[in-house]
Amino acid sequence: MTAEIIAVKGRRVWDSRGRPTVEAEVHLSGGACGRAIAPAGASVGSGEAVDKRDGGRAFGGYDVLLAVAAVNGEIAEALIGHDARDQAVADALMIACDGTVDKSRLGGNAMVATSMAIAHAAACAENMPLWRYLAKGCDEIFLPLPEVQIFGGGAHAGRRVDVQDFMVVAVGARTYEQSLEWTAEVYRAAGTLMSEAGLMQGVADEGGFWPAFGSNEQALDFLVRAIELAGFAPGDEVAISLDIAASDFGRGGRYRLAADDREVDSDGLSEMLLSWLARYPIIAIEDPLGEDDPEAMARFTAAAGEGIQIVCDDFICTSAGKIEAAAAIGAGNTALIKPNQAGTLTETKAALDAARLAGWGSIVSARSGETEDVTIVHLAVGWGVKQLKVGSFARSERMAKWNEGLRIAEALTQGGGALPARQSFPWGQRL
Ligand code: 2PG
Ligand code: MG
Repeated sequence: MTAEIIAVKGRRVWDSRGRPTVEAEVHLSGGACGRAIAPAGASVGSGEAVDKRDGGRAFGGYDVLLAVAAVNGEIAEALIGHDARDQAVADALMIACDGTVDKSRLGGNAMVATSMAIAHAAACAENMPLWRYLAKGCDEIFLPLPEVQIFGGGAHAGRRVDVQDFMVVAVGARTYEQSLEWTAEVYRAAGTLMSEAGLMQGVADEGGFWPAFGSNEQALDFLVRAIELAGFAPGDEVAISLDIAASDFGRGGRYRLAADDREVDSDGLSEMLLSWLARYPIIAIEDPLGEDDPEAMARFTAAAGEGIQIVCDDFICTSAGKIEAAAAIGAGNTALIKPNQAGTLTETKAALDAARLAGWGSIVSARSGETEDVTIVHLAVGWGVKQLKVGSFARSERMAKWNEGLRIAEALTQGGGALPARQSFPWGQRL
């Protein structure tokens, strides 16, 4: 089937926070078509591709009519006539057309939606789902291990607690499906415990419970109890992963822990987190220090030791260059990979390749503002990324992704849909 881009269409749709976002649709000469929607973050790193928002009064300034116009206008003009299967060329054309370092002229939202739609269209032209198209030539295809939020905090829950994501990882599960089953039981158990304790205040931005905890540690205690109540061994079967998102409550090496009513410096925050690592079954910790605190991040990575994933998000913003710089000083050992931080799939893949070259692990991640779009699941499987972070185990913008993984697992049933062998996981080693 021929795969020349003949039309690119943008439209305004709505995300899980009720904000406008950009959907792009790409049509090819042979009749194939691909569609994708840009997500949006709440805790946004300063190095991210910038979303184009209209400003003004409508929808709090979050409207995207200008970004949609960019897709329908300049982006379409730049892309029409090019082969969708050459993703790198298509992305380079958009980057050149935008002409800014941070993609602010056309908009990171306009560009990432288009970039992902091109990939879907190219896969469609080859009669394949995107994951299989991207995995062409790979010997082994894995389902990623889910990292699932149970309690939301930070910018996702009115700063009720400082830590942004209290997550679980079903490290003992044998299959993707089983990891979801175990997570569902822990999520239910956590809800029961919180209701009984009178601490339930609904759900946060990503579907995790909105907690009324009095301290950050209380959330950790409840998480361990929830794992136990669900019938699992904390650590061995179901472990804890945290996104501290420290840039949201600290600058210049000073951090204000409002839930604990304490202000600490970089060493104080590191000590507190190291004591959590010693006392709780934590296997991964994301953005433990602020994005402007790289030396402290390097010290923390060294102090935490080999067995812990130190995940960089705001710190590296899915940038190959930033990952290389962080790896050079030993700040972190795992990259969070978010396509809309980079702005195009080519740059996202370059960040993943830089992480691999540095010996880092990687986790493909959704944003707090999401939609029914499931592209990230295809990227994780197709690019062989062994972990996936999507938010909680509730609300359809999250479940759409987990459920897409089940469909892919079914398609792979001949290959088992199995997770990589238990021993190959990073607790003690790196992915
Ligand atoms: C993060 C993400 C997802 P946001 O910080 O990792 O939890 O949040 O999309 O708000 O940046
Ligand atoms: Mg994060």
